[in-house]
Amino acid sequence: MGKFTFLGLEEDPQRAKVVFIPAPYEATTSYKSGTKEGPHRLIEASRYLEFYDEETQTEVYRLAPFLTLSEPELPVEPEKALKTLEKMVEPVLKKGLFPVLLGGEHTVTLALLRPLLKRHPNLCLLQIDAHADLRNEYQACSFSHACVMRRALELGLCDIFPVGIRALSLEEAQFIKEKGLRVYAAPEVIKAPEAVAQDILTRLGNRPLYITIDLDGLDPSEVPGVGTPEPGGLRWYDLLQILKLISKRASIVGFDVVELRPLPHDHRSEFLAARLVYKFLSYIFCRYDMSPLCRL
Ligand SMILES: [Mn+2]
Repeated sequence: MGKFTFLGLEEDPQRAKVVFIPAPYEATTSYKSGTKEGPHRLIEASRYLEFYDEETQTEVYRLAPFLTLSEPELPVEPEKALKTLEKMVEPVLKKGLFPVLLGGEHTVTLALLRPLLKRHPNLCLLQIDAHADLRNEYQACSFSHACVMRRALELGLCDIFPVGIRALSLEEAQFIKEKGLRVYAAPEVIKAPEAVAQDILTRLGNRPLYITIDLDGLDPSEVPGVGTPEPGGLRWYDLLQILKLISKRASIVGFDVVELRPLPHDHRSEFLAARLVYKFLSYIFCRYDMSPLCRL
């Protein structure tokens, strides 16, 4: 048996440009549990993907070879778990490699965001999510998945672009108003994904960008396997359109895909998650001319 790698490829660490960091963390999940299995099942599903991407007409792993790190044992205490993950992230960033964090619950975003912010003080964040995740505290835990964007803002993030939001608390609504945050709610995004992407690019300017993709930002009909499925989400092509436009112009320094909760007898969620990761990497690393046949 070979190593457990993304796409099932044989990897050469010396040549790697993209590094997958599994973050099987689950401690503060509020509704349905199972996100701990997320990274493993995503990587497993990736082994059934086509290597060829029909839009970019490339096999991105040839241009940007992959390295899949082994799953760490993560302590339950959030701050300790984040420290463990940061220790995995640091050498990746030191070598100038492109990090892709695979969750696990949304809390893990901070493990990549914090070291990236040290290197890019003017870092901005694009958040694909059904939830604002701006609570100060949730179920007596300040590192809950429901608080992750609040913590991210406190780190000194330059700007945040929440996209696909359709569920938030009164406290969060007031916080958004107070801070004057621009939230791209799901109905607006579904109506005009392209306009939303353009608006974000204008606001971003030439600052570096980190992207966190909570899979519940998508519609539960596309991804039923998430902790908290909210109706009325983005469709597959809405999300691709946004990521494609952003990838063409922004300088992206890393991304994560989180909150995958694999279901028994239904594999579409992990397969979509794997496809999304591969697709997004194709957009980022292939400055391409799209085939007219495949143009979305
Ligand atoms: Mn969410």
